[in-house]
Amino acid sequence: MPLESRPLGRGFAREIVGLRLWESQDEGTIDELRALWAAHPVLVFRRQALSEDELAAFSARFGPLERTVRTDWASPARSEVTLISNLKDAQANPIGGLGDGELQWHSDQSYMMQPATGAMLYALELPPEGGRTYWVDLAAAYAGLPDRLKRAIDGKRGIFSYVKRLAGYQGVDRVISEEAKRQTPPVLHPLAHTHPVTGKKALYLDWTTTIGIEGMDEASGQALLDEIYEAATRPEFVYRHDWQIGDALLWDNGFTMHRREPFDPAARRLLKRTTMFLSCDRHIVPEGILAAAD
Ligand SMILES: O=C(O)CCC(=O)C(=O)O
Repeated sequence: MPLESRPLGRGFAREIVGLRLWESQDEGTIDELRALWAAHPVLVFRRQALSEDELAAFSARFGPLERTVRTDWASPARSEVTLISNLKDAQANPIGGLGDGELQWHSDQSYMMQPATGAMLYALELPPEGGRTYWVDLAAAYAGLPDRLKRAIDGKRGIFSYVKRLAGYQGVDRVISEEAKRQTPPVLHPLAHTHPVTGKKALYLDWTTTIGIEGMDEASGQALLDEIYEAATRPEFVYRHDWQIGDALLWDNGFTMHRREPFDPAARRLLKRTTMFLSCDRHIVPEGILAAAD
């Protein structure tokens, strides 16, 4: 029986109805999800009850799971599961990453040479207010760009740096190991890609890591990026997710960015995240190169 699904928000996000992700899914169901995912970069599954192993098992159907450079945010029980939380342990150390502050528009791991572009977030504890997450459809955003801006970024590569991302974090999230530093030199990625399934062009952006454009001086590169970000994040391209406990949300970082509202630091919030290396046969997967040293 075909999957039941319905549009959410303005339509680029879609809710998949009735799937129990803790059960093993047959290949036909996964194929249907892959087809839906190509057209709808955000898929939402409500009312889930998943162990870390079940979350990892479902995510891994779409590609090998990543262990991110943020080993300090990994679940002690399952290293491919990242804890996104403001909760602290008995020694007052954060149990995971990303705290309670605002997170600006970003695409996970854009600072890596070969980013794991698939991601899944599963909500276990939520604050009564705030902490909503927004996704922007960068294929629709590309289509909506004036021709002048399309021409301006044609063939151009952005410079993506984790150092910029870190500067926007709070507290200990800013601190990374020497090994993580070694793994995250600035990289270059094309600013536009073509989706291998839909044939649609899409922007590849991350406001929290882009520090310039290859071959352009700093001021003109920044000015062009500012214009692109403003045009790309217009409300008509955005889906706002109002989290419910038990939501599992699968998204494709290859043609979206997301951002999060801050929330009351005294409230509890816990989500678990996996990231997956998706295949370039079915997804936009930026192939980065090292940025030249200054
Ligand atoms: O906490 C959230 O809702 C979003 C987390 C996030 O931005 C991420 O996992 O990259």
